[in-house]
Amino acid sequence: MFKWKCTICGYIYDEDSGETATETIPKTPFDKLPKYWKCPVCGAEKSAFIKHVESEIKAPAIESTVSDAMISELVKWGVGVVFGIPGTSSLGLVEAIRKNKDIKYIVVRHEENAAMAASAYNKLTGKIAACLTIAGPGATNLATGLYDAKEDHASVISINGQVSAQYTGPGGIQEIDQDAFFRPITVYNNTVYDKRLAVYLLSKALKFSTIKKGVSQISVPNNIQKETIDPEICRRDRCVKSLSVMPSMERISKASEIINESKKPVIIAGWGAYECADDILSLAKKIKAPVVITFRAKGIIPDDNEWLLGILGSVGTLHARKYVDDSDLLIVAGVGFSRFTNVPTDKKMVQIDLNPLKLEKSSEGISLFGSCDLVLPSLLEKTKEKKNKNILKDILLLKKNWLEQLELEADVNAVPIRPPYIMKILSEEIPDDAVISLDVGENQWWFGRNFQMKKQKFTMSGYLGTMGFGLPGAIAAKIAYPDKKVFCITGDGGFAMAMADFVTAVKYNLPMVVVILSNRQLGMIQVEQTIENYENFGTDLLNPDFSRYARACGGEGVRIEKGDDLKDAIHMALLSDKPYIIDINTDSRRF
Ligand SMILES: Cc1ncc(C[n+]2csc(CCOP(=O)(O)OP(=O)(O)O)c2C)c(N)n1
Ligand SMILES: [Mg+2]
Repeated sequence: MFKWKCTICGYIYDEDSGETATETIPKTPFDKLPKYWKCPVCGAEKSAFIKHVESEIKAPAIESTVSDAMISELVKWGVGVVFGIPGTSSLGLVEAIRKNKDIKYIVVRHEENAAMAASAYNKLTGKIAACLTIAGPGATNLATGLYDAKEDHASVISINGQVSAQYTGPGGIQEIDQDAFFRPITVYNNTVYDKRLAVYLLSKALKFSTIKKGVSQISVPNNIQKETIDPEICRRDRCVKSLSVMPSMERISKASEIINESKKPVIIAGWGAYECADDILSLAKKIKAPVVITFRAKGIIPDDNEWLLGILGSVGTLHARKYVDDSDLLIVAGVGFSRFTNVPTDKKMVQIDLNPLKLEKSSEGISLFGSCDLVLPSLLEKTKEKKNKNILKDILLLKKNWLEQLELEADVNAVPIRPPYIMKILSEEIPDDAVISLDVGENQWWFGRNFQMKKQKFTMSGYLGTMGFGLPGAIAAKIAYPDKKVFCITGDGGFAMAMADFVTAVKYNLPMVVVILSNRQLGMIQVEQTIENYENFGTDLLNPDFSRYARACGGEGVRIEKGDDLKDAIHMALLSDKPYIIDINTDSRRF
């Protein structure tokens, strides 16, 4: 019996063992293979094969399992942390993580938090993030967190165990059709049934997640995880280094002409322009255009910047809306057009987006298919300077009035403590370079409207609006930025959804400040019931004492009843080297 090597991809056909992928039984000589037989790895014809003499077969350079090869491939792509929970069907993969010194496994208490943390990790850092769980319930528990990543275009890879391949078929314990389950969530989705393709499929998944900015999923059956392989002979896919796109200079010139002709332009910056604050401000100064931002882009430019009007949309300012309505041109950079932002589409627009599906929101003006970091500087170069002596004075006055209004709302003596006061104190006390993870609900509404952002980084669940995002987001933030102060701002409902993982923050020594706006209500729903003239029903919450819960977990916590005590509590929490809960007695009333 001989071995035959594919000269295209290096695959070796062993006459002794045959080839399951092509249903070739053991002991089939190469020349007895049918004419149409092709290399199962690269599809090369039989003629591409040469006889492989025994002495040429080198022993694998390193004795490596499929899991080892996959995890080291993950590391090569820059993944240094994986969130998840181990189990029977992922033992091989987990062992490979244990052995690899360049990757950490953060074991959480609920898989949803693993996926949510991975989503937040990518949203904060831009780096591809990973989670790893078991077949069946571990995989299904990921769904909401992965959906969050899908909706916010976060690059996340989910690697999951699967039951041993030979048991495949309905009815196996913890066996579900993971390919089918993940299909609606993923941009790439596959199961490794051939060990030689494991690294290849993984690299493809990583490539798809990176380029399509979404979730990819790879299931690895238990038995395949343990098989040995020489990683050197594994095929792998590669990914382009930059995804920046530049439209033609002709279109840039046309856009510049439109800008030059406008009398009252306004710039709207969204998440897609997050890294382009300097370019946006330079353009604003040159063409005398005030800047408004979407909620997701809060913090792109500090709130006290002279050109920034504030957020446009339901948590935004009246003057941001007024400037937009009165404008004769909107320069819209990387904006998702959610109904909460409500960008008018009947205005002339110069619209920039890297996703062509988002373009052509207005029938007037021009769409530029490109990346904000390339398009904005070239627009800046081509546009002419405009004059408007009063604009900064006008903006200053409007903002002064707005800040006075926020100050009036922030009553230190109110009992229970009111959210505007909480946001005022948080604005003053959260350090400039902190990272903030926000939950969903009234706590989020007040943060969007009243919190004055400096240079902090911030993340939230944008399009899925997922309660329970705050805490896993903060865990991801502290892992990504260990030297920064991390804050989680959350409601009593949202925190309770994720609270099992407060102990994870304690376990991994991730000091953070968790600020809970305890209003004993699913506050936002109560507000919505009022607005829509429904009776209030089903929104009241019975809470544990969250500060005692923090201590029971090995962290620290304090319950705050009086406005005056809040500042000191934040100071104490910032000094602590443990995860710290500040449980604030507040209410769900808006005004
Ligand atoms: C997973 C999930 N379930 C339900 C909702 C619907 N929802 C939106 S806000 C909200 C109330 C949030 O309550 P809480 O966390 O206490 O925050 P609050 O509004 O009181 O500040 C609910 C139930 C949601 N967005 N996400
Ligand atoms: Mg609440």
